[in-house]
Amino acid sequence: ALYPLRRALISVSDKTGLIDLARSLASRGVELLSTGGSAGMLREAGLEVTDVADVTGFPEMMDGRVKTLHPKVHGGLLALRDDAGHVAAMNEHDITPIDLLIVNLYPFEETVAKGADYDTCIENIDIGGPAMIRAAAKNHRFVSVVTDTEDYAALLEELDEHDGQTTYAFRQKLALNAYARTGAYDAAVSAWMTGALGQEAPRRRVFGGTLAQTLRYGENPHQKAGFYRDGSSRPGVASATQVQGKELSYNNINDTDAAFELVSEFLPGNGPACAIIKHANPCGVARGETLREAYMRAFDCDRTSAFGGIIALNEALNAETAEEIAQIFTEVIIAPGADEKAREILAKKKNLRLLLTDGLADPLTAGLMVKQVSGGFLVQDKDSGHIDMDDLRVVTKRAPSDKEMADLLFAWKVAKHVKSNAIVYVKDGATVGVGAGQMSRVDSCRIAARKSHDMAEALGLAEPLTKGSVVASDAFFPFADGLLTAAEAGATAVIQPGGSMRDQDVIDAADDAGLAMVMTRMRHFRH
Ligand code: 93A
Repeated sequence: ALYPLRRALISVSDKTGLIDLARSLASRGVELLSTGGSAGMLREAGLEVTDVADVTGFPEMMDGRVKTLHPKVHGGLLALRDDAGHVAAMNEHDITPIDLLIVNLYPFEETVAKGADYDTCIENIDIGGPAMIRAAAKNHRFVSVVTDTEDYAALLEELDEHDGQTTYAFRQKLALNAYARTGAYDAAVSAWMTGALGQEAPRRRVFGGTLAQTLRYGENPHQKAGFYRDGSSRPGVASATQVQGKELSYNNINDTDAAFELVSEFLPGNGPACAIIKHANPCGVARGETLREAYMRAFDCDRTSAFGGIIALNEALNAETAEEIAQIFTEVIIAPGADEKAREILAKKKNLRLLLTDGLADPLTAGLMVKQVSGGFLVQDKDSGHIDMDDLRVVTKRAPSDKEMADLLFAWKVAKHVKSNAIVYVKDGATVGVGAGQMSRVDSCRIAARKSHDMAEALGLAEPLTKGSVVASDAFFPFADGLLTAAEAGATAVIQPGGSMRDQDVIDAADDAGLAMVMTRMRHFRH
């Protein structure tokens, strides 16, 4: 049923678009009620407003903690207009119906994101707002509730279309959004407190987010999908600005995230770096004297897989690198900036998506990872584990040379971002073979070596690229076979966590083959 709007209550923290909306409502003869700050702003704009305090007969008190929590407000929102008992109660207690609620909440999420102290975060928990939103949403048979400034236009359109009234279907849609809003709000409060108190496994856990983009489909065309932001300001795919190209797909977003998180391991102060991702795994990662060189060296690890890949850079894209990248088909480039010339070059590639971030993502910051399983989900800390030189233990007769050590640390960083079982061969600051996602470690060793061999052949090199490389393994070698495969491929040094029952066999095999090996005592499984 259509339902006319006679009275609206406006109480908003984000005052964007407020005046225009209120003017439109007033011009349609809607009476406006409002709370302190919102009422002040409306009055200043010359609109006629009734203070909620005049309706309740109570002033706003306790620093605004109690403004709208009153039966005159909640009765007006909740009363069933077609129920004789409810109508009698309204008459008896002098309650007037409120037909439209415009509320957006205290900016709790933004306050947390700014790194505010505990008490400030607490003060930014809105109580009256969510109470009204939930009340209005429950009574959507009669009441319209708007919780996002972005929905103002849709509300006015609806009123235009239906002669100042809203349809039931419209109010239902508003109501479901409203409950998602209060749900996400409390989720944010609970997640913040869980973190602030260092609680590891709270008995209940909720997550919330806001739709950033409806996706054409999910991993496959028959799967529906959407992309939601959780409000974090971490540089990355969710907060990046897309400056050109088609809409990102589900797989693009997943791969772009993997690419950017990986390249962020390489601080720009230590020189340019590039990571190329395919199907969530790196198919080439390299440093270079220049950004262009870093890209080309990453590309040379596995040119076949790099086709249609996702490229992440640790510094602003420049023209010569853009020129090089434009030679082949690339889905996405993500970088902390791009100069004018580079953007001009890429602009010719209409489909290529270019995403610009505000700096790199700090790999050490804490975060949560959630993975769904049938009937529930798993939650764990983000893998922000890292090692320093002091954490490494040389276990072989021969210690790695300085050059080997630099490559070992590079390989270890990359291995953390490769799906297990992960094996990464590196030479001179560039991956030369990546073995990912195999069920046995020795297979990852073999696949990486074979791909490297094929690549050398394609490049017309006399020797396989793994000759004189180092190798990283994300978890211990359960047997010596994987290590021997790496030695056969020409690796001279190994980095791995250690901790296997047969560590000694593996160390003996390394010594026999003349390899240097270090153990990290930290594992980087990734699935
Ligand atoms: O502190 S509150 O939880 N107590 C309330 O009773 C209350 N009623 C509305 N905060 C309350 N609000 C919030 O005030 C609204 O959700 C809105 O975010 C804000 C608007 O305040 P003002 O109009 O004074 O700027």
